[in-house]
Amino acid sequence: MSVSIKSAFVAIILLYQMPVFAQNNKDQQPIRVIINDWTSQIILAKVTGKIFTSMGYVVEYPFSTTNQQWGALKHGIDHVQVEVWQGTMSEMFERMVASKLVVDAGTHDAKTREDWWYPLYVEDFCPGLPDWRALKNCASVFSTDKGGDSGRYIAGPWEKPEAARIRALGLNFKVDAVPTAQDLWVALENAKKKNQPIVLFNWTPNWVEAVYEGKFIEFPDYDPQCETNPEWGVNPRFHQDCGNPKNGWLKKAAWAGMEKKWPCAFKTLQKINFSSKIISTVAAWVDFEKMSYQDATDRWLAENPKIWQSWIPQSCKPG
Ligand code: TMO
Repeated sequence: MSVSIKSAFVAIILLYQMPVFAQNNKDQQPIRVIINDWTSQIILAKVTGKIFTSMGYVVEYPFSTTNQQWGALKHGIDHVQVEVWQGTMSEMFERMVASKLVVDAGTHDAKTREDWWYPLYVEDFCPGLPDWRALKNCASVFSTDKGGDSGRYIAGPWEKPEAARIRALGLNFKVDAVPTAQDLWVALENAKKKNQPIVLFNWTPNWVEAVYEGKFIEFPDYDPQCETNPEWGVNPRFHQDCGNPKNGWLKKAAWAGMEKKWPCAFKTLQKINFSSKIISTVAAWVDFEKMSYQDATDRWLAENPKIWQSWIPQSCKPG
């Protein structure tokens, strides 16, 4: 049987096996699980929602950018975000948790890194990579206007103080922030086809590492002081003279009222645990194999019932 037929088959069987115990949730107000704008998050948010549904909860999936999500979580408009990445979200997350209106619902096993990245062939154009200092001498190879000397760094739609870092490290680069993750992958594909130098935002775990050989730029090692103390680091006058964390955390965030309102959903959320393999696998299904988000969600649930059912505490199961 082909993989997709097989997974459809397993999905049908699973539908019949799904424990539905709606009595757990007398109040049928929907739990709102936020959908952000990168593939693994979209699928794993839906996976989380389907787990809640199997427990009898009603679930909605509001879209939010990573910036807008905090206000919605704080006010209980939305309730859950399943992939909070340290490199792009730690500052806001920590501020929210300190406010006591958003809670830390636990850390996944996956270790994360988000930073400037290039496909391996770029080293032929810029000797000395992945050391960031190599970029000082070869910014112009990343230029997009002929004869221009400043390089193009392609960023995604997740706000990072990239311009501050470029300034603090004395690099001659301009940030070109594209509106969607898909635009990053199109730019990568095009550059690769034409053997053109490119440096862009990427992260791990992701599908990219399974398909393209490449490396992150090695900026000066991250240190929290890099964001708070200008004197720290290679540039004594500026913040942001460092890279993002290399063994970053990945967390779940929840509205602080969730534990009381939906205790079993909250306990389940605390146990939900994504590995690097789960994240890169589901991302590859969509971004590389071109499966739909919904099919990828159903496939993961169908193939991994032992894993996700183990996340539902015994005391929250019927009988
Ligand atoms: C939050 N992200 C994984 C896109 O860097």
